[in-house]
Amino acid sequence: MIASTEHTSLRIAIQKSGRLTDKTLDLLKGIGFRFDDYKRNLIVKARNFDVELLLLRDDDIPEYVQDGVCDLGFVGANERAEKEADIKVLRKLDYGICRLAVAAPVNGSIKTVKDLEGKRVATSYPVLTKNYLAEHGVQAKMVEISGAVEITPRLGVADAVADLVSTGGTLKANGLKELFTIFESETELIQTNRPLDEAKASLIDKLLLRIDSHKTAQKSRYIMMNAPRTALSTIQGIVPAMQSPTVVNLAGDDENIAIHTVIPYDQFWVIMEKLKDAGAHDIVVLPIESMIL
Ligand code: PRT
Ligand code: ZN
Repeated sequence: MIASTEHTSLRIAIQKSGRLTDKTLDLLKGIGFRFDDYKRNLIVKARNFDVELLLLRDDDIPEYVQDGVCDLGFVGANERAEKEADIKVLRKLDYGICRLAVAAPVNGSIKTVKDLEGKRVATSYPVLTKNYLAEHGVQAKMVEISGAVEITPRLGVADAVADLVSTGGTLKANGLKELFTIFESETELIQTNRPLDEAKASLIDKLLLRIDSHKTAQKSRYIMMNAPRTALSTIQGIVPAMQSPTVVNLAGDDENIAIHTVIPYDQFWVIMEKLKDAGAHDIVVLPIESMIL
């Protein structure tokens, strides 16, 4: 338990230096927060909001937020779940995506969860691993390791590992085969369950609105095209616009019109192909900074 400290600014914990740091800072900058002196201090104040960042090891973030030392935190769901922190998850943010998976030597005898009975499993996530195995009626010995878990079977320290995986390259390079997933993870924005004053609560509402708008904008593109006037209804059928597209007359050209609208990025190419088939031309696509619906 960490002693809670009084702080009047909204205090947000982020990873000091690691895989989540740049993406979290990009997100905060993307929603309009400006920071001075980043990386020289452990506490960094925002220039334009009553917000400060506390730079921590990711392992410590759930507890700092739970105990109210920080009001919010950006941290992997893996750390939040491992620490069993009493916090609320405000948003799931789709970066830092990975899975906690069990892996064992490629040509060894461990192939299924049941084969782990009585075996030694090296992991930095003993709580998640043990709970998962217990749910499957398996008891194994947890060998708690804080880094380089993947080399433990070769060193004879463990029979299998439960480690974070994203591409799977590290396991492969160490002669390990991924067997099954214990936990799927992504970065989360978490909030303390401690009561917050009105000013902080309203700042959090603003922050969430900005994050949601930023997320929607990142998943969308603004599209402008010219098309024959006669193709308008076909094009309207193709573009699942959030509202009616803007249709503009072209000077000195009665046959063609300009159409502006927003499309979901994940359907970008399919929509583009259909638009071209429908007769659209001079298509311009632009990223969107923010979108408040
Ligand atoms: O110093 P601090 O304690 O803050 O940092 P850390 O070293 O504990 O964590 P860091 O920076 O490595 O990771 C921070 C968070 O990023 C994790 O808690 C996860 O939420 C998330 N994340 C996403 C990952 C990975 N992907 C990941 N691939 N964390 C670690 N890895 C490691 C994994 O442990 C293994 O060593 O990458 C290797 C596997 O990667 P692949 O691509 O070879 O499968
Ligand atoms: Zn860590």
